[in-house]
Amino acid sequence: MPVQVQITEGNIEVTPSVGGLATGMMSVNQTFDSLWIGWSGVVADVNRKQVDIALKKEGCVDVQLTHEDVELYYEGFSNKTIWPLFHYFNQFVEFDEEKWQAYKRVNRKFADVIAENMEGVDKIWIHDYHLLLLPQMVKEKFPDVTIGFFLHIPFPSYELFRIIPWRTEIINGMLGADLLGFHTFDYERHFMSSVRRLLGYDININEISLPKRIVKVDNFPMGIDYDKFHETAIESQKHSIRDKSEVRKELERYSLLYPETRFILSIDRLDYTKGLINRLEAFELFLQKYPEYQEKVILVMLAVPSRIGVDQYQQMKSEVDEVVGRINGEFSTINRTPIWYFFRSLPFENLVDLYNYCEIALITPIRDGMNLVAKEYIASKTDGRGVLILSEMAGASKEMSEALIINPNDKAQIADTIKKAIDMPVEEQMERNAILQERLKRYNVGKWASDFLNSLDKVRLREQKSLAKRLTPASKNLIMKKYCQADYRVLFLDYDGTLTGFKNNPKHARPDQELYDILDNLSGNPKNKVVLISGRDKETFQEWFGNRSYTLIVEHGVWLKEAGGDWKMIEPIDDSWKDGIRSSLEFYVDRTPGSFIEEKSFSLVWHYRKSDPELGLNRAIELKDELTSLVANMNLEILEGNKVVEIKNRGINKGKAALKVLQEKPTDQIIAVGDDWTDEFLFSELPNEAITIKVGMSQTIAGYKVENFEEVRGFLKQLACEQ
Ligand code: ADQ
Repeated sequence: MPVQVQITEGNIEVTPSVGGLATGMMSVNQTFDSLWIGWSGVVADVNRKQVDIALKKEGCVDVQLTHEDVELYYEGFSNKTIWPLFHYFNQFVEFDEEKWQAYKRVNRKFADVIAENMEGVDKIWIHDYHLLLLPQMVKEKFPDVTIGFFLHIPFPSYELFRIIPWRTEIINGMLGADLLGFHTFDYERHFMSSVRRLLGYDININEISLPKRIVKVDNFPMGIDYDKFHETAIESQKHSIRDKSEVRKELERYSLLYPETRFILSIDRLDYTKGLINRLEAFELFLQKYPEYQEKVILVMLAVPSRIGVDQYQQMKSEVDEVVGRINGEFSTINRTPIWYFFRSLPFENLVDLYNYCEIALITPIRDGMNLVAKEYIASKTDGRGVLILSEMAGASKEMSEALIINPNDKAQIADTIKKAIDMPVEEQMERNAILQERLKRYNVGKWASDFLNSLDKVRLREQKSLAKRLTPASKNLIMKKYCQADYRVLFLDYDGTLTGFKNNPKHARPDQELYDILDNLSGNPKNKVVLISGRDKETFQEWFGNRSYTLIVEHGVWLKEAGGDWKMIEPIDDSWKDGIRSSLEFYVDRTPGSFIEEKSFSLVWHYRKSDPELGLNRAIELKDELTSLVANMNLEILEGNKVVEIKNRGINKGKAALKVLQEKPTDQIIAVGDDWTDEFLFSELPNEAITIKVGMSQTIAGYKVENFEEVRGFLKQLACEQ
C-alpha cells in the first residue's frame, strides 16, 4: 500500500510508504480517481473499523488477512514457492498443497474486495507475484473491465517454470489480464514461451490469441522518482552535519581522520536473491588481491530486515553475520574495520545522503527483477561523480550499460572491477553518469506508469473495436432477413478451423455426420450454392466431398469442381519447380522432429503443428528466409498459414477463385467464412456488400467475428432452417 499503518497503544497512525512501487503509483493515484486495494499489514484483532476509516481517507481499502493467511499465503506460497522459483533458487522451492490452497483462497479474497468496490470502475491494475491468479478471477466476473498486470520480479525460463505442479493454473490466471507487463524483454519472452508450450495458443509478435480475446504482452522497465532523489540530495547537502544520520556522521568523521579512504556502498533488503554473500566474498578477495587498499577501502553494507518469518531469511541473516565477522576478523586493525554492517531500514533523507556520499555502489544480485537501488544511487549524485558496479542479473543492467557490469558469480571479476572503479578517472565517471542520469530522468516512474496505462487504453480501444465485430444475435437476424429475401446466394466456406477443429495430423480432421448434415441441408436448397474453399489437396476433398452437391475449390484456388462435374484447373499453371524446392524442405523435416511435407499438385507445404512450438516457429522463420532468396526469380510465393509454410505459384488465391465462381450468375447474397489469413484474400476480393465472417479473435478485414467452428456450425444450422 502507499501508506503504512502503525498501531501503538490503541492509536492508529498512517504514514506514507517509501520505496519504488509506492512512490511510483502515488503519481498515478493523483492523476486518476482511483482506489488502492491491498493488504495493510494489520492482522491483529484490533479495531478494524478504525483501520478502515483511516485507510479510506488515503484512498485505500484493506483486504483482511488472518494469521493463517499470512503464514500460508504470504510467507508460504508467495515467498516459499513463487519467489524462489521465479528467481531460479529452485533448491528453496516448496510444493505444498495447503499453501497453494491458501494462495487461491487469498487471491479470491482480493477478487471479492474488488467486486465490492466495482462501481464506476473501468480499469484495474494488478501488481506482482502475490496475485497471479487474480486477473482471471476478476475477468470471469467482470468481462468488460480492462485489466492490466505487472510482474515486478523475473519470469523464469520455461524449463524452470514447468516444474511447478500448478503451472497451468498460474499461466491461465495471468492471462485473465488484457495487458501483461514485465521489466525486461527476457522475462516477456520466457512468459511467451511458457504460454506456447503449456497452452499452445498462437502468438503474433507480442499478442496472444486466446479463444475469446487477445492478450497483449510488453516490457515496461520501471523507473524511479528521479527528481525526488536528486532534489533531496541537493537539499541534504545544505544541512549541517549535526542533522545527518549517525552512519553519515561516522563516515564524515572517518574521512577527516583518513582522507584517502574510499567508501563502497551496498544496500538491499536482506534476501538470498540479492547476492550478499558473494558480494562479501568478492570484497574479501579484493582485499587479498590488492593489499595496498586494505586500509583505504570500507564497505558500508546496509541490509533491510525482510520476511523474517521465512526460514531461509533467518539462516541468511546468520550467514551474513558470520561472513562479515570473519572478514572483519581477518582484516581489521586497531583503528580500522573494513566492513561496516547495519541491519536496519533508514529514513528516506538519510538513504539519499548515503547514496550521495559514497564513491562506489556495489550491487550484485544473483537475480533481481529490476533493482531500484542502482537507479536511486545514480539519481542521488549531484556532482556527477560516483561509480556503479551492477550485476548483469538485475533487470536494471539492461538499461544501465554505462555502469560497470559484472557477473555476480565471478568473484575475481568483481574484485578487479572494484579496483577499476577506484581507479576510474573523474571525467570518465562524469561522462558515464551524465548518460545514465539523462535516461533515468526521462524514463522516470511517472513515465513508466503512464506508458503502461496508455498501452492499457489502446488495448481497451482495440478490444472495443473487436467486440463491435462480434456476430451478435441482432446482426444474425439482419443477415437472416436478407438471406430470406435473396433468390440466389453463394456461401464460401473454408474447411480447417472454420467448419472443423484442427488436428495434429490434417488427415484426421475428417468431416463428421453433423457437418455433412448441415452442408447437405444448405446445398439442398436450390437457392443456395455452397462452395467449400480450402488449401487442402484435391485427392482429400475428392474422397470426403467428391459425391456431394457442393462446389469445391482446393489448393487455395488452383482446382475447381462443380457438383457432379470433374476437377478443372482455374488457370493453367506449371509445377516443374517442385523438385528443387522439395529437397530444401526435406532438409527442414530432418532437423525439425514432428514436421512433415504435404505435397499438392501445385504447392508444397511444410507442416510443423506437431513439432516443439518454439523450434517449429524458429525453423519456419529460417525456412521463409531461405525460400525468399531461392524463389526470388521464380513465379512463386510463400504463404504462412496456421503452423504451416506453403510454397505455391504466384497469383493464385482464394479471392481470385471466388470471383471466378461469382462470374457465372448474378448473386443476391454472398456469405464467406474463414479463419486463416489466407481467407483474408477471399474477404478482400469479394464485393463490399458480401457478409464476411472471421473465426477467431485475431485482426481481420472481415465484417464480423465468431469465436470458433462450433459457432459457425450453429449459424449455418440456423441458415439451413430458412428457405
Ligand atoms: P525489491 O526486491 O524490494 O523490489 P529494489 O528494487 O532494489 O528491490 O527496491 C528496494 C527499495 O527499498 C528501494 O526503493 C530502496 O530505496 C529501499 N531501501 C533499500 N534499502 C533501504 C534501507 N536501508 N532503508 C530504507 N529503504 C531502503 C522488487 C523486485 C525488484 C524491483 C522492484 C520494483 O525484487 O527487482 O526492482 O520490486 O519493481
